[in-house]
Amino acid sequence: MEKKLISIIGMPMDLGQGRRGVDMGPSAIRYAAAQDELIRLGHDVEDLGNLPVPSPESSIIENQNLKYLKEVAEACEQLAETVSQVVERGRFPLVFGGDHSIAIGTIAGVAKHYKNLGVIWYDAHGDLNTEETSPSGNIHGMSLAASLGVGHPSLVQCGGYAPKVRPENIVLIGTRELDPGEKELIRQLGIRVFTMHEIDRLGMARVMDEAIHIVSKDTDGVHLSLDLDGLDPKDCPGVGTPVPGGISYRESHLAMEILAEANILTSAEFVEVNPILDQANQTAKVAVALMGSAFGKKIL
Ligand code: B3U
Ligand code: MN
Ligand code: MN
Repeated sequence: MEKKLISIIGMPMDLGQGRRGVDMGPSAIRYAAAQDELIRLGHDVEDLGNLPVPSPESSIIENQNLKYLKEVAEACEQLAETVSQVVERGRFPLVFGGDHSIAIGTIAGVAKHYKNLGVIWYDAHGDLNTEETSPSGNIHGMSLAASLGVGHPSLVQCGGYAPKVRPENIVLIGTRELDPGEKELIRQLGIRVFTMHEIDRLGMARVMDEAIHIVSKDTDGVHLSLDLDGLDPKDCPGVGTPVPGGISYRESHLAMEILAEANILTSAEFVEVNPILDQANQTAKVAVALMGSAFGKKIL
């Protein structure tokens, strides 16, 4: 892989879901030596540090169906601005979460610079809820819907424009838990979903080939949004909402290696690492190992 100019942005967000600790995700991923790994692979890497995110203690829940809406929306606006500046400087935005609500900001910052952005949503969940369909009111379960222009205006309009992405340019990979409203939206918009069933049936290599075909067809950029709960909880125990029967460590490496070979990524985020729920920072270490493969690390 050619040398990439990478800018790390930490987003210590835990207001998009109900469990404390995911705000320490960026620290956990840094502690697992993400920057060193990327430099070792020959890339130019700067770390822009963390953006400020309010804590739950200093915030109030005004709407149980959209918890911490104002705080999440404001933080995502800031992230969108920072990410956009990184792209303007010709660099690759690499965002460390934080819960998955931050994708609203990352994608808002990136999509501005592309006519058609492809998105790979690697996750146990669809994150396709709205305030009407969400069982929890947690915004981390709404971020892909918001990026598609579906949901509350404060989320949908992040960055001052909508939608960010088109349904035909998106793939979900590793899906195994969907709420009724999410299934409905997937059918309505015709989004391509590679559930665990497809991964088991076709194998990860074929799934990635098909996924890459979809996200790179008529697009001029591709964003990887990788939720560590897409992996099996045995490999990644440090996540807020583990779902059994997930993608394995090996399959995930293969997925990242195939992505690196295709050389299509223009931005990425690694989210939902919660060191409090983890064992010896294992989940952050997996995140960094996968980053390595995505940025060109090879066995031989
Ligand atoms: N779909 C559920 C659960 C969930 C979504 N994302 C995660 N969990 N990590 C919801 O609350 O929207
Ligand atoms: Mn998610
Ligand atoms: Mn998830």
